[in-house]
Formats: sequence, structure tokens, C-alpha cells
Amino acid sequence: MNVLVTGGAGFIGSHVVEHYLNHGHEVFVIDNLSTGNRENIPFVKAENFFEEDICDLDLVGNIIKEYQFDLIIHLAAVVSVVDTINNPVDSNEVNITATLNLLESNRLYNNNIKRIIFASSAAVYGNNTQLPNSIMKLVNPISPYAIQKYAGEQYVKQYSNLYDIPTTALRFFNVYGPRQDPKSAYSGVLSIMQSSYLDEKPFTFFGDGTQTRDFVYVKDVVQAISLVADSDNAIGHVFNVGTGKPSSLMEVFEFLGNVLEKDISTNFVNEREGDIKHSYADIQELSNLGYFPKYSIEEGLYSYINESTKKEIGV
Ligand code: UD2
Repeated sequence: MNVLVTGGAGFIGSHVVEHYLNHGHEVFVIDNLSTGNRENIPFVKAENFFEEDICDLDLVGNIIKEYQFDLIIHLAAVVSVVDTINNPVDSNEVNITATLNLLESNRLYNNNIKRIIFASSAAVYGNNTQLPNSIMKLVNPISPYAIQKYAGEQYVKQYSNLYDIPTTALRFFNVYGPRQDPKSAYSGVLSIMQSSYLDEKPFTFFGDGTQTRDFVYVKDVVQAISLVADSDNAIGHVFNVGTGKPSSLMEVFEFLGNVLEKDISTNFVNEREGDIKHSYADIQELSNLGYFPKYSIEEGLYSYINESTKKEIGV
């Protein structure tokens, strides 16, 4: 198959690219490297890598016309909630307009398309307190990011209903794993925690560490993508992608300390404004398609540590 991964040089995208290459497909990437990194995907041929902006609507349309992709996994986005609050208009272009353009380009120019998969987010649930978060429940988008992801997934869904374009949207919960960049204060907390341990620097808890999240290992996210891509029953639907189990920040912190046999100092500061206290996914619909998270939080953290320490010592 010809597979296009937008945002393929990013954290999640690079794992998706690797998966499809390992399965013998021809993989193409569009990524403007604004947050992605070409070094994440050395295995992608130069001629299959387009260092281009997903907002360049004509260019994206031409690429689609030319390569007639079978499968498109659309991950390119402004992924930071804070960036969307600071730049609601620009992020709207990336997260909604470019998504709509991608759908429309396929409608107009690509009869070959077998599936478009869109990365939505648990952010659409906002601070709903009725847990687990289920796709049957109301959404409550409380940031431009959440609004944009919700709009994107609804466009994706309606392109299936209105125009018969086979699409699926996935609401990712808290994804973690190798190649997640810990450098920004708004990076995934597990990447920050892990690099604090490896560098033996203090870790700061926002709040008391009792908040919980559904931390899902990136390889299970890849499993979910590949599963829905192959399932006709997933067409026109939205699914949660998590493990279905919450873990507290403090539990994870202590587990990492035990495994790494390190004791780092901690600071406790006020919780972040608008922070959600508890969140986890109802994954029933995805399970009905055959999804089973292969990595418990413990197994995922082991794998993450192994990969990261291998990299540190240059293996
Ligand atoms: C996640 C997504 C975000 C959005 C949101 C919607 C990630 C990285 N972010 O935000 O894009 O979809 O869900 O609900 O997946 N924390 C600390 N210390 C740190 C950093 C974080 O205590 O140094 C806390 C943070 O205040 C929060 C928890 O850890 O309570 C998880 O933080 P996060 O930024 O990894 O993810 P979250 O759920 O806030």
C-alpha cells in the first residue's frame, strides 16, 4: 500500500511510520519539522519525505493527486493546548482548515483511498467528571485545541456519511514512549519525569500527585491505528484509545524510582489552572474490534526505560 503519514516525523508519527515500513508498505511523510525531527525517521527515503506545511493547501492537493494513497494517517497538528490558546487563529488553520483540505483533496482527486485516520484527543471531554470517558457521553471542549480536535473529528466522520470517504477518528488519551520530547513544560508528563530521573534532577508535581491519567504506550496506539485501518466496521466512527485504566502520577513516579533504583528530589507547586483531576477511557468500542492494550503501565514504562537508556549509552 501507499501510506501517507502527516506529522510523520513527530513522536507518535515516527512509530506509525516504522510500523508500516516494517510491514512492507511504501511510506510517505509530510512534516514541516516545526515540532517533529527528521532524525526520528532515518528509515524514510529522501524522495518520500516532504518537508512541507500541511497548511499549503495546493501542495497537499498535488501530492494526493500524484501518489493516490491507499491509507492516510493524519497526525500533523498544533499539539500543545497552550499554543492554541496563544494562537487560536493560526492553530485553527492547522488543526481544522488543513484537515478539511486533506479530506476534500481525497474526495476530489483520490478514488483509491481506503482509509483516512484522524488523531483526535481526550481533550474533547474537558473536565467531565463522569468516568470513564465514553464516546457515548457528552463532550465539553474547553480550549481552542479541544474545539479544533472536535471539529476535525466531526468533519472526518461526516465525510464518511456525506461523501462515502472511508474515515475513522481516534481520541488519544495520554500517550507516552520513546521519542517523546521532554523539553517543553507542556510535554507529556512521563517524558519529563523520566528525563528527571535519568538526569537526576528534581521533579515538580503540579498539585499533590494524586491526579490520575490513562497513560497509553505509543505501541498500543500504533496497534489501534493499524486495527481500525483494517476494519470496515470502524468506518465513519470515533474511538477512544487508552488502556481503560487510570494511574496516579505519584504511583508512576514511585514505580520509576524503584525500577531505576534512583531517588530524586521533588517539589510540589499549585496545580495547573484548568487541570483535570481524573481521566480514563472507556475502550469498549475499540475492544469490540479486537483491541487489547498489550502494555500495562508497568510494562510500558519498562519498555520506555529500556529504549531510552539504550539511546543514552549509544546502543
Ligand atoms: C493531555 C494532553 C493535552 C490535552 C489534555 C486534554 C499530553 C502531553 N497532553 O494533557 O494535549 O489533550 O490531555 O485533557 O498528552 N504534570 C506535573 N508535572 C510536570 C508536568 C505535568 O505534575 O512537570 C501534571 C499535570 O499538571 C497533569 C498531569 O501531570 O496533572 C499530566 O500532564 P500532561 O501535560 O502530561 O497531560 P494532560 O493530561 O494535562
